[in-house]
Amino acid sequence: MDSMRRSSVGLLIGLLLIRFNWCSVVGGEGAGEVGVAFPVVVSTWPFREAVRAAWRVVSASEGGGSAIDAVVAGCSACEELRCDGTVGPGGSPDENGETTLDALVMNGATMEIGAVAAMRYVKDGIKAAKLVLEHSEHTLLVGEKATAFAISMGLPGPTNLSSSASIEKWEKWRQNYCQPNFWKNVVPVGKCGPYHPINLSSVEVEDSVKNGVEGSQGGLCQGYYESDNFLEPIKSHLKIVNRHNHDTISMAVIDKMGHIAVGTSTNGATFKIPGRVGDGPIPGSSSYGDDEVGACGATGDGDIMMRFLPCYQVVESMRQGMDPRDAAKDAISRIARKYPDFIGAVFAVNKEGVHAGACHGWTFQYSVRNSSMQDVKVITVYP
Ligand code: SD4
Repeated sequence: MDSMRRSSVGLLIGLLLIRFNWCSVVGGEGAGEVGVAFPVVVSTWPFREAVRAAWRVVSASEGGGSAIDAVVAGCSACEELRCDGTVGPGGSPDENGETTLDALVMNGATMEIGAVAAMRYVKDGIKAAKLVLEHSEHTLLVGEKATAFAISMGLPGPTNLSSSASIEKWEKWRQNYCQPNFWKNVVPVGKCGPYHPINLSSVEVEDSVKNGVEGSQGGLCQGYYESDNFLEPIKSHLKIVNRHNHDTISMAVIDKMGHIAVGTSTNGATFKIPGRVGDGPIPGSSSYGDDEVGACGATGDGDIMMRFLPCYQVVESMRQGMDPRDAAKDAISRIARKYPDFIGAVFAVNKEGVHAGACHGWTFQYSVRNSSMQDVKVITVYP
């Protein structure tokens, strides 16, 4: 009887979670381990090779490599493998068909950070971020100036970051009238822009938009006019974020000394407006870590997530005494309350190596390796 009652309660909670688009916050196997022997590597998604690469560095005999070196090795592995086409070169073309990189690395002992944003023509995002950290007083370099810095410090380039796959994807998108895209409250002049702002204060805004669109595009966007909500393509932030066009590697490493480092590398969002910087290089958004507390890594719709600095939130919540599970859930729920349709996830790991994940709008997986494991474990956080 008791077990029936328990399972009905479980079912009810499950239905409520599904109803509210929530991932249940589980750490899965391995979550809740206390006093895990260091080192520890945690990464977003089932990026096993990246975690193994970090593990090789941080677990090496003779003391092991530093947390920073392990993070850079792990994220570099993903860049080389082009994990899911969303890390490193060859993925996520912008509106011009170009791939650019965002990356960050942070030393949780000193709180030093190096990052590059919208970096062109250099394929080694995380290494460029490390160069900023180690050889400048700055935190973040952007665009072609980041490129020039990285090349001047010895990274290979300039290199074309496009691939045949990214160009093919971009050509199909052009053929589809550049839909979907990230513009809102605009009128496209041609089938793929340029776009002009609409005056939102006008009470006749919908009519003017309709006329503008019809006038400027003729029959080109017929499919869109026929939809119930003809304004949708030009008025709202379209849902072009999903598991396969929008993944990031965010990684946390605790080395044998208990020092923490975090890093993130991504080629951002597919069909982004050129110049867009995502959450990847934003400290406290994509990742954050402090030796005194623990670390966090994030993935998802960076345009929204960076407004909340979810990883800063996770670490600060843990500092205040929350366990990783509650801290992760809290950071995600703060975003979900304002943006119920956003897609994203975080993992949290405290300085003892206890880890957990939370997500919203998609099923999330994160990977863990510590010295009690034979290999990488992938933990699924179910919706
Ligand atoms: C961004 N957060 O640029 C990154 C991309 C991503 O999973 O996929 N995150 O918005």
